[in-house]
Amino acid sequence: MLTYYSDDHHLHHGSCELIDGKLMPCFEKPQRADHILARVKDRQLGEVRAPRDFGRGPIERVHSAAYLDFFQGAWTRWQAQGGKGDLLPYTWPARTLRQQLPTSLHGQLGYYSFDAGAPITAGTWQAAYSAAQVALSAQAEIAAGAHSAFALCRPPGHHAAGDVMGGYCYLNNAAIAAQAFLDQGRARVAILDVDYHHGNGTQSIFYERGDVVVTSIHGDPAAEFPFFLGYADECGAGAGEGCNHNYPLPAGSDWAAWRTALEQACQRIAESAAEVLVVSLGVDTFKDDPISQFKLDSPDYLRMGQRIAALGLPTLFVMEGGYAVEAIGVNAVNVLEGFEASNS
Ligand code: SP5
Ligand code: ZN
Repeated sequence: MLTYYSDDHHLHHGSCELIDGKLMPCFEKPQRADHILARVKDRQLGEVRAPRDFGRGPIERVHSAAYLDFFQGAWTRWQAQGGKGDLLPYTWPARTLRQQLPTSLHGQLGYYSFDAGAPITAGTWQAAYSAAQVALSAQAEIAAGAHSAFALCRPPGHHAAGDVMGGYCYLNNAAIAAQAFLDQGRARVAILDVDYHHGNGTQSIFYERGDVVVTSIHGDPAAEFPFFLGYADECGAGAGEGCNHNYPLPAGSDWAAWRTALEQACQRIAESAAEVLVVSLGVDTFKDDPISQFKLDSPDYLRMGQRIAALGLPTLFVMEGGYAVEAIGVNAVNVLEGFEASNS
């Protein structure tokens, strides 16, 4: 399996996030992708390639131009006003407030985000832009006939909606790739989101669409981030009615519980007539993940890859979360190796 990867992810390194009332070093850090890349090479998964540049066009199919302009220009504005440190929002247009774009930088930052978990640093735009190009390059590989490809994206993307950042995410790499498949003539795409957290951005982007079937297995949002989306009764709307499937699971869920949800999600995908699959590959379901509550162990990721392979669909793996840095390479690449073992 080919891997696409850009060193540009190093340009994004936020300093801290608020966890349990304390400012902690960001869990979403460059070493994550470095460990995955090292494991891809150790296991000789396949060639590692730099992305091509498809420009802003395919990103604008998912994100609004106004949001992208804001994101691309935010750091320069922050520097122009003498800003020190990361750019972080602190006020959001929650209920009782107007959904209206202010003129100030921090007002606009709050308007375009849903939490304080997506710091903008000097290189964040370039890192996120390159991660989207990584996803598009791996997508192009499959469009050209490959059965699978791995987009080693960082920063991750599945919490980012059309004009909202948050949860360590800025550009929705998986959604951008899924949209590219449709724009190149595929009629239906399935997304399987296995990250521990609900992919609220992906769900939101495709919620009223019948051409993308979105399935997500995650910590029950009643108890877990992102809290305000990801419940089992969210089934899609309008043309997308019946095309969104959430499988929330309780804290402490192990492989036995998780694989039951995977089986249900895979059955939905199999009956959806999707021609291609995009996997939002988060491995924060791991038992030792520092911010998560599931109990998957490293060999379980091999089984996960095997079950996904049994769908028989061309499959694009897009890296999302996973914060147990020492194990992240083994766990992520186990999914890919499990997939390949079933296809050889
Ligand atoms: C891509 C991705 O996985 N984003 C996840 C963002 C999660 N942000 C909120 C983390 C809150 C963690 N609270 C853990 C408490 C541990 N005592
Ligand atoms: Zn996650």
